[in-house]
Parts: sequence; structure tokens; C-alpha cells
Amino acid sequence: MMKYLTAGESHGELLTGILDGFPAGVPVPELFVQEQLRRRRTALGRSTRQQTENDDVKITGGVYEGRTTGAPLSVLIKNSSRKKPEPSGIIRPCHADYGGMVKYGLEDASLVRERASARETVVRTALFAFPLYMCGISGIRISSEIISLGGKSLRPCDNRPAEKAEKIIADAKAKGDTAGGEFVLKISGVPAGLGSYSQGFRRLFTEYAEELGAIPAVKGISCGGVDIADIPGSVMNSAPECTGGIDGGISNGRDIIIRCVVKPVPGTAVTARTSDYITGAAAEICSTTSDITAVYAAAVTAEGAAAFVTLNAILEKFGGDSLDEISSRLSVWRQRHGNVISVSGEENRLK
Ligand code: EPS
Repeated sequence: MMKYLTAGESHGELLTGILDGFPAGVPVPELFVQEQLRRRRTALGRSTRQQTENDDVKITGGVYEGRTTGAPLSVLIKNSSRKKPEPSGIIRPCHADYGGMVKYGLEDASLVRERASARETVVRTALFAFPLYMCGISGIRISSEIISLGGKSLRPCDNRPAEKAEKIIADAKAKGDTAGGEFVLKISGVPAGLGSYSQGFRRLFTEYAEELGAIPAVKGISCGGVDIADIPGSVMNSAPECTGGIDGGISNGRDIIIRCVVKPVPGTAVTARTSDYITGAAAEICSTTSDITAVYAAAVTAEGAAAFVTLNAILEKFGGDSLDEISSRLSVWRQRHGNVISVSGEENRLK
């Protein structure tokens, strides 16, 4: 099973991370890692900070002559934007400032901000690119799609969703405001039988929810692309894909569909009322450097997070320490079971 840890601050020297338990023998996807970082950095709605960062990543451990070795993978990403945090007791609303100062006994919110910043997801994106690549070569495709922004639908059936998104972002920026939204993850090619109902924490949806909920701006997670709360059971039974590929905590061989709600970035250029943590005095705060929306960037990190969970579920089910070992076990399972699709109570086996 894989585990990871990250370290570093938003404007410190560098960010670093370790992914332990990743299989041996996987070609090192250096260009793919860079591409995931580029997609995250240049995602729609980011702040000017992204123009100063180049997210140059160095893979510093766990690889030899172009292949992973099974040793912990380590990555290092230098920050271009370096600055000594300016001490401040002003609590930014809807950020980690207040909770962080109370928890760690700090009187300076900048120390909280430096680590609570979503900048940390740059490391997760780099580390998760390894499982995402391995999922790809194992026949599991993971993609994301933004379905709403600032309260407006962006479904592909909507007229020109990309232009609509640009306009929503431009309008929010002109008002000094920010926007939340929703994205959907689609994970195809997952074999049936991953996860378990035997314990709540082993349910596959629990594992996706844990990892996706760890992305800073993600505040809601549901399984299935439709508003499942709004449909009767009879409709759901005749369209079982509504439950998003996981039933009873176990993958059923269908596409896994997970929908995530992303909050608006709280750092707006519109002045917000707050208070000073030290003096308790009322204060006002506004920010001009923040992102307009985190939805697009979060979706890139989420693709990797979904791959991390999927690969971990594969490792739990099939075991194995190298690409060859895992691939051959997966292929035996797929030959035996294919994808089991249940339509109106009938079981059809699709090879
Ligand atoms: C962030 C605030 C902004 C974002 C940052 C996350 O940075 P700054 O404080 O420099 O204006 O740009 O995101 C990144 C740097 C990144 O790479 O994602 C925050 O407070 O979470």
C-alpha cells in the first residue's frame, strides 16, 4: 500500500514529498509529471503568482536508469516566489488563520498561511502523477470535467462552455470577487471487486472521499454524476450507473463517477470584515493576489488523487511489488471477470 507525506511552505525555499510503496519497474514518467504540473499551474482562473512559478520538479529518489526501483519516490520543487512572511494577527475569514493560531499557539497568521496554502498541492500533483501514469498503462483512464462555475452550468451540452467559463472568471475578476464550482471525475477501466463492505473505512468510496476531501478547496464529494437525492429508487434501479460505479463499497466494473464541490477562494479583493487575533479589535482585510477560482487547478490534483486511491485499492486486492507482477495478476482477473454490468436485474458479462 502506498503512503505519502509532503513538506515545505508556500513562499519558502522549496516543497518536497515522498511517495512510499509505489511499485518497481515502472518507466519514470518525467515528462508526464511535468505536464500535470503545467496543467495545474496554467489552469483557468489562477493568480499572477502562477506566472512567477515554473514548478521545475526534480525526482530525487526511488528511480534508477529510467525505471522506479520500489524505494520511496521523492520529489523536490523549488519556489520562485520567495518572501519572508509578514507577521500579521489579522484573521482572514474562511481561511485556516484562526484555527491554526488557536491550535499551534501562534500569534502570527502568516505562519499558518504558509503551510495551509494550496501551494502544497503542487507536490501532491507531482507525486500522484506516478500512480496516474501507472493507471494509464494498466488500462485505467482518469479524466476530469468542470460542470459548473460561479453557480452557472458548464455541461458540454451547454452552449460554448469554455467561453462561458472565461466570461464568468473575467466578470468575477472585474468585481474583485472569486468563484466556486464543481468538477466530475471519471475513472474508467477499474476492475470489479475493489474495496470492501466489511468495514466502513475499507469502502472504496470512503477512500476516494478521504483523498479528494484532502484537497484544500474541496468541500463536497458525491458518487455518481447525477443528483441522486432527487430520483426515486425505481429510476435508480433501472439506471444503475447513477450510483457511480461503486455499490456496497465495492467497484462494480462500471465507470466510477465522483463529483466534487469546490468553494470560492476566500481571498477576495473586496474588503471583508474580520478581527485582530491579538487585540480583538475589528479589522478589514482584502487581497489582490488571489486566484479567481481554484476549480480548474483542483481538478488536476484530483485526477492524481483518484489514481492514488485506485492504485492503492489494486495493491490491496492483488498485492505485488513490481509492474510485471501487478499487471499479470490484473490481467488474469480481467480475463476471469471482465466487467460485470447489471441491467434491470440481469447480469451480463462483458469481456
Ligand atoms: C494560495 C494563495 C496564492 C495562490 C497559491 C495558493 O498564493 P500567494 O499567497 O502567493 O498569492 O497562488 O497557490 C499557489 C501558489 C499554487 O502553486 O497553487 C493560498 O492561500 O492557498
